[in-house]
Amino acid sequence: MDLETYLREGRMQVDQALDTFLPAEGLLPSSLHRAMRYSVFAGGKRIRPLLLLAACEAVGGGRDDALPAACALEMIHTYSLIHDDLPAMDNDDFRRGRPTSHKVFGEAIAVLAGDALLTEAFILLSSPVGNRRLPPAVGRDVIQIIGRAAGSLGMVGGQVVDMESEGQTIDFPTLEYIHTHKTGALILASIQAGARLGGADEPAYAALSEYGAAAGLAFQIADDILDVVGERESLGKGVGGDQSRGKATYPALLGLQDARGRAIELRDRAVAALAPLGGAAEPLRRIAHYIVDRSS
Ligand code: GRG
Repeated sequence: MDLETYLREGRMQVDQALDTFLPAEGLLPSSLHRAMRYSVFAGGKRIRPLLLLAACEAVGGGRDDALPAACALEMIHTYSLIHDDLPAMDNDDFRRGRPTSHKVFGEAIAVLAGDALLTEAFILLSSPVGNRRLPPAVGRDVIQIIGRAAGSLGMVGGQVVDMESEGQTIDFPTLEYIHTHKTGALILASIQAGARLGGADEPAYAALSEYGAAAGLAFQIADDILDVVGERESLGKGVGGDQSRGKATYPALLGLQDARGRAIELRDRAVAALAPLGGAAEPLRRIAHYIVDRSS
């Protein structure tokens, strides 16, 4: 398989579905719907929806049944980026190559666009239209998996510890807590939701969960490394922000070389976990490599 083609086609499919699922710009209140769409369609990599679709297909599931949940994940991810960029948090001016939501729409609309995207995600996850062919128990599990990963025991919790650790010397377990919660939790949930939607049995679910946990942490370490060595143009946002904010990162704690070594170790662990799934898991193997080697 050609990974670039796989990613491009997957992104197009996800974008088309997002366009269908998001309220139209013309619907009242139009300023809010414009802000929601502005950030969703600003050109993200769509890694979470793609992981969900790939996990679903790795266990024999169909893409159509998984697309609503894939889009819901991207909505939750986009809300987190909008809120993370706010003056009360990272106070960033650029994201995905464009001025951030609060710079364009003002702080109040940016907060509300994030709130509405989070809410829209759960409307979509629980919608009988999008999920008409799924047994209700599967739908309920997916809502639980994604809700827990996004909430105070997952992404939001990781964000809080990250904020509270700024400018402090933190130990390695705290750093791992931040990374596995702030970023890793939603990536693991993408894989677990995809596995559940695809009808994974227990061993396949466990193998995919191991993949998701390792790939999620590797993704964040790669993000830390890109903040040091990446290019502003390909990242679509400023670089060096972690260091100037006194954020705890892998390169800061381990040095660049060891941080890269840890990301590679996790990538290899993720790929090894897929052994029982055979050829159907090939896209997931290739995505694990992409996660560590990417430039944006
Ligand atoms: C505000 C509740 C709340 C949570 C914020 C995700 C997050 C938690 C903050 C984002 C800060 C950040 C840059 C984290 C590093 C990892 C990360 C999530 C990067 C952005 O995700 P990508 O690379 O972005 O998938 P695209 O734009 O490609 O979707």
